[in-house]
Parts: sequence; structure tokens; C-alpha cells
Amino acid sequence: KKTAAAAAAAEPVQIEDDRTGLSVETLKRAFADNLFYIQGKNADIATLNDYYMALAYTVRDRLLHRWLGTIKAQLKPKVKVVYYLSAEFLMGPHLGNNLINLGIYDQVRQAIQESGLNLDELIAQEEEPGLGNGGLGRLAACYLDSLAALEIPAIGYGLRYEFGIFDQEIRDGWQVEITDKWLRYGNPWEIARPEATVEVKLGGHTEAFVDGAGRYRVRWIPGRTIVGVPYDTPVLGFKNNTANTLRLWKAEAPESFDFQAFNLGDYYGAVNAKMYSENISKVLYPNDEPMQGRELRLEQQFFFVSCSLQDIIRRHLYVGGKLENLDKNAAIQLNDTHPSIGIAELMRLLVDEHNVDWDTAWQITQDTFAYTNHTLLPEALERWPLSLFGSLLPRHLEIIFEINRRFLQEVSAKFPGDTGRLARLSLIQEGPEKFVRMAHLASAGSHAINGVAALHSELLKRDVLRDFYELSPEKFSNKTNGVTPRRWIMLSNPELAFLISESIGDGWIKNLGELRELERFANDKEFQSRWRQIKLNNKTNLTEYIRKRTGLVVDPHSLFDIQVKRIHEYKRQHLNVLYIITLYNRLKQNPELEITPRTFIFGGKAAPGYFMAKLIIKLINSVAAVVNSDPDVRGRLKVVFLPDYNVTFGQRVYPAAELSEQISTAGKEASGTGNMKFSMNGALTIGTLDGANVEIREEAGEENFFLFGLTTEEVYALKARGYNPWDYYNGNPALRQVIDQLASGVFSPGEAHLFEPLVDHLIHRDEYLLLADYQSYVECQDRVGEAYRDQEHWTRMSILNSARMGKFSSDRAIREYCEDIWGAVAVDVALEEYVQATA
Ligand code: BZD
Repeated sequence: KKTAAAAAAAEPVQIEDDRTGLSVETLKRAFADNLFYIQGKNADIATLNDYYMALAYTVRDRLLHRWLGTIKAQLKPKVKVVYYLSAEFLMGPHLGNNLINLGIYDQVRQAIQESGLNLDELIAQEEEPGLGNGGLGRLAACYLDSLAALEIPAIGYGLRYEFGIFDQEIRDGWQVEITDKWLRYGNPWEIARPEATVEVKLGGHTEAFVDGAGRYRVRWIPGRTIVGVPYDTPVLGFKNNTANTLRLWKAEAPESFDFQAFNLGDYYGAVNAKMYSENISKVLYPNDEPMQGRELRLEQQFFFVSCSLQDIIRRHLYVGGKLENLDKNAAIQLNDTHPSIGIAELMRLLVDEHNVDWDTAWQITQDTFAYTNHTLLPEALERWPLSLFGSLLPRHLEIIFEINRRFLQEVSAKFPGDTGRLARLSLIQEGPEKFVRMAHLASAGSHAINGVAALHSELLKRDVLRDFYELSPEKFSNKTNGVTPRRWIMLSNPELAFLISESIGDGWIKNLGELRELERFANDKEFQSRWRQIKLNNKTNLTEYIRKRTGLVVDPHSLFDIQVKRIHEYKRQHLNVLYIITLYNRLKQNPELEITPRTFIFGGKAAPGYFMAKLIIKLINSVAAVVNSDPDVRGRLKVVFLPDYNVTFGQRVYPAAELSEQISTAGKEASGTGNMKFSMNGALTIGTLDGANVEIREEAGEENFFLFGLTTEEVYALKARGYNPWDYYNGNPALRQVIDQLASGVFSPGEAHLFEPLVDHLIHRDEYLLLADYQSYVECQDRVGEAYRDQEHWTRMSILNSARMGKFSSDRAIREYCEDIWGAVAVDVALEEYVQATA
């Protein structure tokens, strides 16, 4: 302490210009220096990865002063910090993004070129941190970007999975999962902070005792402890001084563990215990996996949440805050229910460890936490078997019982005699096996609850959280999702970004609403032709990539019709396939038929244990195999499944798309965010009135959107009166032909029964109403094909789509969270003197 204080008081030492300077000369020198001194290589033996690392360190050096300045600015009393708790952060590669946010893309490109290398190749070298499944994890990443852009003090807390989402390979048309070794070559963007390690308890039992002041207390005697070591990654704001922190926890064994066993001479036992502890942050769980017996997942959730809350309290006390005022300095957002155990953990920390009385603790907790729901699918709502929960977290179970007892008392007071309501609202689901309902814990323990699109938020109030809405309507609001234009336009689609800036200035990057000014170019022939040329360039790039990855040759002049997202029955990739087969049949029956040449492109991963989703991948590849090798449809129809869809690949795909498939069953997709990325980059949408599609259509104008399918109300009504897919099968010859072909093995030569499970499900149950929506989808797709023939009109629609997507910037979403939920405001970051002297 004393040494540190003395050092801080001393005259600041001038930090070398080589680590902060931004001239091309300095950048080149720093790059060469890092190659030599950090990578320990020279040009004779350096690999592409060595060059990437050298560049990454060169860039990292140039953001550190912002990072330290931000940390300092945030560690002040009265500053309110947003803590975003999320089991997933799907950040995507950092290098290109950091260049954009630092505003040094051009200098660095030149420096790298003058060093005899190519910047794009170095950027492509980065192994992306795939620490998320899909939309939910990517949303967390976009929100961190916007928080920094808006200079809001924020920390993202999560898990540093050693293995992120698996890499996908396609073998014989089937998905094969490969472990994602993203840390293999080191991660230049993170800094370990072992000095900030925290301890986490698990298992064991509890004991009641009376403390010195005569108060009834409980202590938790854990069965084991693990420690969390934080790894910090800077998250830069766009051309400002803010660099927030993403703090991810790695699980390790405490030292004491080894020593104990070591003293007993059980060396291997000690090593075993160490390995067991480290398991907790080993691997990301895929979504859509059965939750049964997934104890390790609950351990993960509790582990990162406990580490984070201890960290938050430590920070709060460090700046001299009082625990009673935690909510004045901290807004904690729960990204779905995955971190909702935090409600019970904060209660435990306050009541058991900091001796705060229950009522005060509960008030603090509710005022601090807010909860975002991301799904209406009943099977996706988290519930933990009481037995499992109690054995891992005995004290938390007691606390949850006590929260529930008081909560239900309040409910009784408000709705006397309504026992049905009590059972529905209870945090515990009764029955032969009892469960803790995490969405109920999150809802009871938060002051704000939000859905992620207007429709979704309405449905939440009507269905899943109806009783909570009736109890506390003031907690509910909508926060329509958004995505960051920095990554999803500037970085992904530089040519388009350039054209836009040239036409309307570059204010849109920070204020996406300004894209509206593009409307005046919608009919401008010259502008239209540049717009089209850029799309063609992006399509050509994707074409080249497709050829490299799959060997398939596709025509960049065909309509690029793209569906990329996780594979799930509710997202209905197979409805898309039904249309492809329909088109194929038409062409076979009428070889002279004129159609708009199309390339159907799919990408997405299936959860390893989700059989139907994997079968859908096989289906797409099987149909592709037949269609692509049939000379009768050559030049008119192509089907591509691109393996290993991830953020990096998304950055290539959205700019190249002309048609965006957003075809989920109405009422099932909470929001969608890919739909926004497509539309911003000038793709038109074919979609149902689901999730944020509703608002995208509202903004773009209904004449610039291809709408089809049942509405949510119609879906409910149809199911209520008894949906029978057979009627649709029997009543529609084209549909029947498609289904019969699938059933008889036309697309699975030699394996006639391959798609039987899919076909059976469609004609007997069809939970997601593909058959009901088939005709409407086909007709809509036909209208798309027609519309594409008028390129001028299509381009106009495309421009208008981009121009009107301002609402879907994550900056807008974050502003709403700040104003309505967090009460957080921007904080100025001052750069350290030594940097002002040099930068
Ligand atoms: O969240 C998604 C929704 O399905 C989308 O509609 C929505 O746009 C995004 C962002 O709000 N949900 C997920 O991505 N969910 C998961 O990935 C997930 C992960 C683990 C466990 C359960 C779900």
C-alpha cells in the first residue's frame, strides 16, 4: 500500500512514444518491435499469426491509456455503473473493431502495407471468441459496444469459457461438432488480474447461530470452494476516450486445496481436485439442450454471478459507498434468467456476510436488479430441480423459500383467497418433482422487467408473466433490441459506409437516425447504380468465399436469398426448403419456365443434442445435392449450406444479402437481431409478423417488406380450434407433392426413410404450423421473384430499408435502458497526462 502510494505521488515518467504514437512511421516501428520483443520472431520465421499478434499488441498499446483513464473515472463516488451480467458474450474478432473505434484504420492499413503485408489477412487471422450461442450472446456484445460509445460506465460480467461454441463441419451432409480451441495461440486482448481473485463456496450445509448482538444468523459451511480469476478485455467507445471492461471469470482451485492434500501425501488427489474445479469454466453449454441433470450449468451460473457480485460490492465499498446505497452506484442487468441466482446471492451476501437486515437487503436487491426476458418458449424457461439446487446451494434454497414466503404473503394481501394465483406465482413449482422457477425469482427480485421487441413484451404480459404483470404492472416495459452500426455496417460493409458518408456525412455512425437522409437518393439513378454495384461487389466476395469453403460455384448475378441463424424448428428453415423443392418441381415440370435465378444460402448451428435440428441441416444439404447437380435447373437454382456460421462469417453475409429470411412462426421469435443487420445493409425482408419484424416493417414501410403468414392471434385461434396439418396436405397438390417426395426418398437416394421423422412431425403435429403457412409463403416468395426483375424498383426499396433502420441501432436501445431502467448517465474520461503529451 505504502509503496504504491509513494509511487503514485512521484513525477509521472514519460511513456515511450512508440507505444502511443499514431503516425504511420511510429506504427510500423512498433509493429516490428512487437514482432521481435513480444513474439520473439523476425521476418525470416514469422507466421501470419505472429504478425497478427504483433499488430494486436500494437493496437492494444494504443488503447491502454483510455482503459486506465476509464477505470479511474469509474472508481469515483457517485458514479453509477451498469453491470451487465450475462452467461454469454459473443464478441466476435476484436482487431478490426478496435481499429475502427480508435479511428486509426487507414494509418494502420498503410503501415501494414508498407511492412509488406495485407491488413485484411491479419484481421482474418484472429480466432473469434465464440463465447455465446446466438442472438442473446451477440446482443450482450452489441450492448457493450453502445455503452462505451455513449460513455456510460459499464462492466460486462461473464464466464471465460475455455471452449466456446463448437466449430461446425459438415460431413456427408450432417453436422459434426469440433471443439473450439480459441485460446490455442494466446489472446492478446485480455489481461489476467489474479490480484482480484475471489472465492466461491459450493455444496455443504448451513448452521443457525445467535451472534454477539443477539441476532439470529445463518452460516454456510461449504462442501468445497473454488476461486474465480478475472480476465479483463477492454471495450472501446467509438472515437471517444471511454474503454469499458468485459470481465470474464476463470474457475481455479484455491491454493489451500492442494496444500491440504499435499500434507496428506495425496499429490494426485490434489491435482484431481484442481482439475475438477477448473471444469466449471471449461465449456459453453449449447442452448436447446435438455436441462436435466446439468448440474455443471448451475455451478457455472452461480460461480460467475457470485464472483461478479462480490466484485461489485468490493468496488462499491472501495469508493466509500454504503451498502444501503448500492442501487445509487450500481444497476445490475440480468441477461435472461441465467444469472438470476444473483438475486438470492446478493441477499445472502447482504444478510449473512454484511449483516444487513432482511427488509433493507430486499429493498436494495430489488432496486438494483432488472431482468430481460428473451423467450416465450415454455420449454426454454429455466427451472432447477429442488434436490439438485439444494445440494449445490443449500443456503440459497433457504433464502429463496423465505423470499417466496414473504412474496406470497404480499400476493395474498392483494388477491385474498386466490389460491390458484398463489400456485401460479410461486417461485417453487409444486408436483411430484419440485422445481425452482428462475424467471419467477428474477421477476420478484427486480424493479424492472422487459421484453426485447414490442410484440414480445406484449405477449410476456399476456402469457408467460401474466400474473407478475397483474401484480406489478409498473415493472414492465419494452426495450426493442438493437445492433451496433460500427461492427454491422462500418466494419462489415466498408464500401457502403463510404458511400453513405460521402452522401450524408458521417454523423450516422453515432446517430443512426441520420440514415433517413438517404431517402432523398432513393430515386437517384446515379446513386442507385453505385448502391447496386456495392451489393454486387459484396456478393462477388461472398461467392469467392463459398467457392473456397464448399467448392460450389454460384452466380453473383442471381438473387441472394439468405437464412442464417441457429437451426431450430420454430425458425422454420425447413419451410424455406419446402419452397425450394416447390420451385425445383416447377422447373422440372416446365423446363422452359422463366424464373428469377436464385441462390439460397443457409448457415447456422444445431444444438448437438437436438435431433430434429440436425436432421434439418441434413435435409438442406440433401436437397442442395440434388438441385445443384441437376442440369435441368442449372443457372436458375442453387442451394448452399455454409458451414460454421459465426460472427466473422456474419460480417461477410449481411452485406451480400438481397433477401433476408425471417420466417419464424408468429409469436415464437422474441425479437431477432439478424433481421436488423440484413435490413441495414440493404436486404429486403421476407417475414412473418413476429418479433422485431413487426417494427422493421413499420419503419421500412409495408410496401418495402414481403409479409406472409398467420399472425400471432391467428396462430392462437387456429390451435384453439384444433389444427390439423392433414387438411393442408390434402388440400394443396403442390405441397402434397413436396411432402411425398421427402417421404419417399427423392432427396435421400438409398435412404428412403431418412426424413421420415420430419415428415411425420409435419403431417401429424406440425407444432410450428409450416403447412398452415406454406401457401402464403410460396405466393410471397413468388412476388419476391417478380419484384427482383425490376432492378430499379428493387434498389429503391433496398435504399429505403437501409435509410429507415435508424431505430435498430443498439445506441437507441441502450439510451432507453439508461433512461427508463438504469438511471445511468455518461461520464467524461480524462486521458492521463503522459498521453496528452504524446498522442
Ligand atoms: O435472444 C434470442 C432470441 O431467440 C432472439 O429472438 C432475440 O433476438 C435474442 C436477443 O434478445 N435468444 C437466445 O439467443 N437464446 C440463447 O442463445 C440461449 C442460450 C442459453 C440458454 C437458453 C437460450
